[in-house]
Amino acid sequence: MSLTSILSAEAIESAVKDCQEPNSFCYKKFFKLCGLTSKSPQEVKDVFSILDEDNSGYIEESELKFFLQRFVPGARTLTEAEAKSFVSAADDDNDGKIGVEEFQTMVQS
Ligand SMILES: [Ca+2]
Ligand SMILES: [Ca+2]
Repeated sequence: MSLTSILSAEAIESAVKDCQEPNSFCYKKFFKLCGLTSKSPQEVKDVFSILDEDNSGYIEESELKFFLQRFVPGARTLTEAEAKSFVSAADDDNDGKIGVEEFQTMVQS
């Protein structure tokens, strides 16, 4: 399974392009631009599994650093501040990482 089997390549490209500048990443805008907000819960779950590269069941801050590169290989890494605020935006149970339910809530609310 790859991200482009769920999201359109054009949508992914415009989402990544929109946050090319360091510290311009906004997860809400990104999820909307890449089309994820209008996907089914199962598709959002599939995207979560792709982003959870080590299959730990969570997206950790270390994985979020490479979040954009999972969409476009040549994209920049997220800055530490961006990765941190990304995690804390989703992290309802404060364990420092994003679980699948937290991810779904984040994307679809
Ligand atoms: Ca993980
Ligand atoms: Ca959490």
